[in-house]
Amino acid sequence: MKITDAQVFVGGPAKNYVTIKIMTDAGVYGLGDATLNNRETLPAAYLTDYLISNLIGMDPRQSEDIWQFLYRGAYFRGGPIAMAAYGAIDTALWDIKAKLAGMPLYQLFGGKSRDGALVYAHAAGADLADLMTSIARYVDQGYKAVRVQCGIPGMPTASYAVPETAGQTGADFITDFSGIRPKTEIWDTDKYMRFMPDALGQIRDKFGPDLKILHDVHHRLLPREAAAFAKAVEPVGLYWLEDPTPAEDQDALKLIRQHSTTPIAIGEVFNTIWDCQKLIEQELIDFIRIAVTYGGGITHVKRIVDLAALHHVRTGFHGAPSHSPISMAAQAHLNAWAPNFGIQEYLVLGTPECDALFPSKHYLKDGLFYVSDDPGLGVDFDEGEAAQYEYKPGSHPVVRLQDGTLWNY
Ligand code: GCO
Ligand code: MG
Repeated sequence: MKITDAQVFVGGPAKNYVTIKIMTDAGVYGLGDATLNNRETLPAAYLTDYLISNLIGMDPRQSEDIWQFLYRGAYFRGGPIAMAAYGAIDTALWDIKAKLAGMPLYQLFGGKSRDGALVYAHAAGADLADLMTSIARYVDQGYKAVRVQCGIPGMPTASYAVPETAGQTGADFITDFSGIRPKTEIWDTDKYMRFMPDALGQIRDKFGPDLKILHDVHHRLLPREAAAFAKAVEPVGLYWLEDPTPAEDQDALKLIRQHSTTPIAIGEVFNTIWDCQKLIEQELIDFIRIAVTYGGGITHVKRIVDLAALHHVRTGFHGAPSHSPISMAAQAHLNAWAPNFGIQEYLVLGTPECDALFPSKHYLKDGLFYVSDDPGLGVDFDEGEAAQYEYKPGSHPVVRLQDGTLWNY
């Protein structure tokens, strides 16, 4: 059996999804997602300019050897662009394998460990009252876990994932497609530190003990500040505190651990098991956030899940709306299987346009995600629909302190 061809599509409704379709001489095809938010053309070019011509003629069933060929075979390894390209190929090969077996993908991992997988939604408010309304909306829809992001009084601009004015949806839902030059957000750590712990306490008081509350610091704090924050929010009983510091300095996490028992989630910008290894083995985190999309696909991420299981670290895969339903499906199959599953970030992409482009039977009900029993990933890709979309240049904002110092987005 051989790979005969592969094609890459860039575009989608409100996003630039990068989709690969790998064809075989057995008439079965596989789908993969190489979307790297705001850098989408780069993994697409890696696939079309370098990788696809190597794939042709390979046996698609040898997904392990092909993964090793892609990763070890490249002298300059790793990084989000390459890992997104490898991840898309790997996901497509698992899709083919499961279709050949006539089974949903989770069966190939060892079957289901649960029916519905817990997900969390994104609530955001321009101020605390607005955030409370946003949380209540999700609770009313049956969500059991909600990430909460709030506008900070006196902050010169709205910050990460927070709308400018009350009544809007969270800012990170909407990619800025006004061009590749970023907007600037202004950040003030002192204002955040004074306001946010108490706001989280008020959310807990209002919604009671059962709601799982998550909060994303988005890499904004210094290690000492993060330790103080994690300690201050201990009475809130957060489900997790995400990215308290940038993870380049992984020893910084020790300070947070020494001062608090607040669960820590990190890894949405990681690309390899080696990025995760120290945090997992030293048990400095509670949830690993890597994604199938830019974590090298199913082969590599499954290895990380197994390593994490040895150290009481549970999964909390990245699921921002930048991932297409293809990698979200790959994660849904891993979530159905993983003995150390924790939670899945999930933002309903389910616009009619998105459903038309990526038809599937996966569904969300009462805050749980149910995986399709169709063979393979259980997601298709409608090329006729895809023809109407083209690449739109966009950018993440950059962050500066009030004196102009560049900070972490
Ligand atoms: C999250 C993330 C995202 C990122 C986005 C960047 O927790 O979902 O922090 O919101 O900002 O994925 O492209
Ligand atoms: Mg995050």
